[in-house]
Amino acid sequence: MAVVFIGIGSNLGDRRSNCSKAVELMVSTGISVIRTSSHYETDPWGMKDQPRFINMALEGCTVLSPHNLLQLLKDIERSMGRKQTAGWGPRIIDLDILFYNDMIFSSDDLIIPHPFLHERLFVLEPLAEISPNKTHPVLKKTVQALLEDLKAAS
Ligand code: PH2
Ligand code: MG
Ligand code: MG
Repeated sequence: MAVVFIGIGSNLGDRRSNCSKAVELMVSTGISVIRTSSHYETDPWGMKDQPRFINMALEGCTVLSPHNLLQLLKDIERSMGRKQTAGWGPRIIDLDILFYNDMIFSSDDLIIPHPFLHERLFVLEPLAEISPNKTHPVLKKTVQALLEDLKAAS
């Protein structure tokens, strides 16, 4: 069993129910939920000219390998009607693997931990709500410390 953290985001349609629906679909397809964060309404990061997001984070456990988990998340995104998969534009649902145990892994289609998580308030705030003491295996700092660093820098 692996403990995994998933970042969830939506800025199209009924954003809150899209996030909740994604959690239900994860639960019904092989991820047991340990904790979920509240919903956060966040300003778009990167491509600024798009609707505000609802973001949240989920801690769960799964027997799926990292690549099988990635595949499952992509299948759920697709089943919810997500069309565009590249870039930072608007999306019905976005499901990103943030941490997978304390794994450090990099391939063409998957990097763990998520390479930008420490640069994004919309990831760190929900993550710090559910797991402030989780240590980033590369940066060797807790999620709470990363959040404080980012707030101090911005
Ligand atoms: N996702 C992006 C790009 N920008 N901004 C916010 N606030 N929330 C997101 O989930 C988000 C974003 C690409 O995945
Ligand atoms: Mg994303
Ligand atoms: Mg994504």
